[in-house]
Amino acid sequence: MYSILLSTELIAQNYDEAKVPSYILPDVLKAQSEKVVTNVKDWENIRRPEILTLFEENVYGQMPKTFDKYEFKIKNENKHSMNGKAHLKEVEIAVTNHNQTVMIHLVLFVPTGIKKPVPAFLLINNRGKNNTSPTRDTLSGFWPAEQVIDAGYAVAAFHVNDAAPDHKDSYQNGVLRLYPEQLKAGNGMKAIGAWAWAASRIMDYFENDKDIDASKIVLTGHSRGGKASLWAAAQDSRFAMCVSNCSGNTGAALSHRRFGETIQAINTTFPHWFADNYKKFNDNESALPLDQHMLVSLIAPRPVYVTNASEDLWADPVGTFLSLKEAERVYGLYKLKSALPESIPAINMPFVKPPLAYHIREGVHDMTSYDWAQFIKNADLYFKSR
Ligand code: GTR
Repeated sequence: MYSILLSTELIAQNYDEAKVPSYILPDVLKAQSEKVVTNVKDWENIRRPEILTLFEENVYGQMPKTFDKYEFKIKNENKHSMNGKAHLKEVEIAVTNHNQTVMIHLVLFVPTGIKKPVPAFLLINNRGKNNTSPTRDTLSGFWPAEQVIDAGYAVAAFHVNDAAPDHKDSYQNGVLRLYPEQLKAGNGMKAIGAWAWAASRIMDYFENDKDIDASKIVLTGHSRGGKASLWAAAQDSRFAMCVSNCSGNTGAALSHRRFGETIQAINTTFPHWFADNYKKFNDNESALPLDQHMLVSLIAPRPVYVTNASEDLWADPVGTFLSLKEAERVYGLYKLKSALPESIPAINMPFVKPPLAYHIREGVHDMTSYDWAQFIKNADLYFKSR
């Protein structure tokens, strides 16, 4: 990560709140016809589809929905994993299109002794595979599987490289082999779109696993994975809840603020993440017909949990919180009242209450067992109230 930061240091960046330019956010409720949406019906039929298209065209690219073949098999299992607390399943998911197959490996632990299907947390893993060890020879706060199992949830993860290697020269060697036309289109999907696509293929699997309650899946991602978790949950309403941890620029943070990482910085360092059309907004945020509060809004009325870390100004904590606050307007259409305070809460003071939850943890850019403890609390509150 530090070498990445070094390369982006070449691009001027602002960490001073006083230097945030004045900006006008696109109105999440104002349709292209200029009509302001005031009810769920108009939101779902008019404004929401418009916003989804704006994100596809300008940011994340298209999300192909069809494929020729879908198969899965349990490659390995252990019914007495974690000293008997969990049933491990390693699942190989193969999706074929145009005679090309992509293979996504799922690591899944289900609490043992369950009497009915359980809710699950699914992580889009953008860090080392050792964070999601099926043998538990390595334990990691990034994916504290034991903690999640103890709370009564199944816990699952797949690695982003299975869907699209996280590198500018090789991201094509995954899902994009199935959809080569995407590579030529200005609004074609790239790596982040491919990771989100893969999350939906895991959801397809959950719908076929009788141990899992597929109506209660919490999609979780950190940083670049948190950008993908938002986009996947916006696209695929089967995800019941979304966690976007330290997702920053083109995740939950507002781009118009140009605080910390900018669109130019992200597109320069990671040219393989977003659609080519997004590069039109390099150093040109004011031309954006959208901002990230509209991405969060696409997930309404389902709960979203967003976080920051106090030492991670690159991800713009204030701009992230403001984005969540703006999304309250759409949750309001569903008569869902958010408990968020007016301005960014103090460090280590989590606002855990669906539909919009937030905390800023003391420390660096990371996802830790402290963060997971809050996500679990939020899921408990939401699922137990239904
Ligand atoms: C950074 C990048 C961020 C974030 C982060 C990560 O270097 O600039 O947008 O995605 O990497 O994924 O850890």
